[in-house]
Order: sequence, then structure tokens, then C-alpha cells
Amino acid sequence: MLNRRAALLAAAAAMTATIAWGPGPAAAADPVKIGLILPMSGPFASTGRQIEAAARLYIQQHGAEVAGRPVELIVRDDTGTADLTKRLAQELVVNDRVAVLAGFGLTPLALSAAPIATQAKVPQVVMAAATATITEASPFIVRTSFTLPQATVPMAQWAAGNGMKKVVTLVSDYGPGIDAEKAFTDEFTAAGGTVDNLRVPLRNPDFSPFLQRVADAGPDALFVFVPSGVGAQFMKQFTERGLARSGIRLIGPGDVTDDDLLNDMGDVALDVVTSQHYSAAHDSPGNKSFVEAFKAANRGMRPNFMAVGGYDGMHLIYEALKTTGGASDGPALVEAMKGMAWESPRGPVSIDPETRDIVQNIYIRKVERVNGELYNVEFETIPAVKDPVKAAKK
Ligand code: VNL
Repeated sequence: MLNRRAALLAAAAAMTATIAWGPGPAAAADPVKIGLILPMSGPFASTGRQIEAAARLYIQQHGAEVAGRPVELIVRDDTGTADLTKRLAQELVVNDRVAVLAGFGLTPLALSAAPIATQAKVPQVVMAAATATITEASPFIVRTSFTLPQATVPMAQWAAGNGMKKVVTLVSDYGPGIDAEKAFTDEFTAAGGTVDNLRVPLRNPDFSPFLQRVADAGPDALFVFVPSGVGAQFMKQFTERGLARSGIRLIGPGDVTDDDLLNDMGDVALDVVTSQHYSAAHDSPGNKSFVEAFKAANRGMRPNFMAVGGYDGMHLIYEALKTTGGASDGPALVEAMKGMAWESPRGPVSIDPETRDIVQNIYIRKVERVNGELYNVEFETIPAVKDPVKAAKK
């Protein structure tokens, strides 16, 4: 007992000593730490892989130092679970004293960390999760991904304008799926169309019984939302159920023809029309060099919309730190992020100062074979789209 006590006291004394003799005068060059919380394992690991690769590429290209401070990236695997995300956010804030929390692959994960960001007054840069309401969960959340209604309303308008009258929606049954379903249904019915809604569980989805119902209903199109990483599995069942040859068109936000998986889907994906903010085939010099550098650094992996959310999130953090002169004061960083505008690989973007959501072009795209590879080829641009859910509340 005594020994244990002595050991504890010695440890405490050693800690005090470290603090007292710490690097004091060099404080100006303290590293600015960014805690990147991502699903690096489990069913959504592709999202973590894409975002981590993009963040590392950004640092490689722009230097591991900003405004005179070294940048330190701390990556943590949330395994796709909300409880663990919250605990990791807490540890990163309390133990590692990160200046920024970033990542957040899925809506429930982003929401679980929001109270930590608020309490600690630390910016939470959401690079992936896309349910509209997320930015309302904390004044410290700033988003560089998108919202499902933002991507979906243009799809509904395109479908209505291109002769479709009857559509069935099939969505993953959680935040972003429900957002997509509502946005499509409201917009498409307002344009005179009819819609039936189906929902499939997020975890271990079996699409077959739903696809059978779609085949029986015989709509002009099936509108589908599944999160990034799940599209290939959906496409496989879509083919197996014979829907690919049924004349029922496949449409949706671009998550289903995710660039990470698209090239391996095969001909079934040809002619699928989707709406989204990013395609690896986006025709701009900035995107061409982004795609090339990303592939070169990652054994040929093609960047998808998650990667671009991570890359732009890092840009936002770097630029905000430049604005504050390297100060990592949370409220000052969020203030600096509001209204920031830049040219992303996806096209021109800005942070809406009122909602802290990203304002961006939405592109209508069709899957085509280009130089032997499948790509989402953009053929129509709806410029500077805001999240319609928040715009309607004003
Ligand atoms: C979410 C939205 C996740 C869209 C996704 O992939 C996605 C989300 C993981 O908000 O949970 O493609």
C-alpha cells in the first residue's frame, strides 16, 4: 500500500516537473493539432480511407506548417459507431488538446460529437455526413461535404423535366435517406408526378424484397439513396433482380455511383443519371491535377466525393489559421471560416456565413465509359446551390 502511494506521489512529482520545465518560451511554435475521427474499419471504412488520404495529400502539397505552427494530424478510428465517436472526440479535446475536430463519416457520428464541440468551443469540421440538420446541432460545426436535399432537389427537377411521371424512392432508413426521400417527393409531386416511398435498413441491407416491389410497381424510374460504399452491393442486386433490363431508369443523388466503386460496377451502371457536387471526371485544370496527385499518392485509388470533402475541410482549417495568425482560439476560427470562398476540385464553393453549410454547384451526370473506364460525366450545372431546407426556414 505504502509502496503504491509512494509510486503515485513520485509519478505526480514527475508530471509537475515536466509541466514546470516544459518548452515554455517556444510556445509560439506549438503544433496545431487536428483530430480526424473517421470510420477506418467496419462497413463504412472506404469513407475513412478516402478522407484520410485526402487530408494527407493536402498536407503533403501545402506543407505541415501553417501560420508559423507545425500541423499535426491525429487520426482515430470510430469503427462507424456513435458512442465511440463521442468518446474519441472527448479524449482528443481533453488529452490531446486538439484545435479542431474533423472527419465524421456518418450523420449519427457527427451528431454524437456536437455537444463536445459546443462545450469545448472547438470547431467541428464535418467532411462527410450530409443530413441537413447537422449544422444546427452546434454553432461550432462547419460543413465541407453537402446536404442530401441540396443534391436531390435538382434531381427531382431533372426527372420531372425529362418525361418521368411515376417514381419509386428507395432510401437507407436514417437521416440522409429520409432527407433525400422528402426532398425528392416534395419537389417531384409539386411538378405533377407521383411517388411511392420505400426504406431499407442502414445496417446489412437486403435490397431484394424491395426491388421485387419496384419491379411489380413498374415506375418510370427508381430513385435510390444508399451511403457511400454500399452502391456496388445495390447494383449487384439490381442486376440479379432483372431490373437493369426492365426499362425502369435508375436515378438518385450521386452516392450510389460513388467514384470509389463505380469503375468496378460494370455495364449495369451505364446511363444511370445522378446529381451531385463532385465527379472525378469534373472538367477543370484544378480537378485534373487533384485526381492525378491523389491517385499517385494512393496506388491508383480514384478520389470520390468523400475525398473532396476531406481535402476542402483541410483547406478551410489552413485558411482559417492564416486569418487568425496561427491562433487556435475556437470561436475565432469558426468566425474566420464563415463566408470563406475558394476554388475546389469540385468547382467554386463558399461557406454560408448564416448556416455554416457549403454553397456549391450541383451537377447532373450520366455514367459513361471514357477511355475504357466508367465515370459520372457532368452534362448540366446548377450553380451556387444552398441547402434548401435551411433556405426555406428563412
Ligand atoms: C451520409 C450521407 C453518409 C451520405 C454517406 O456515406 C453518404 C451520412 C457514408 O450523413 O451518414 O454517402
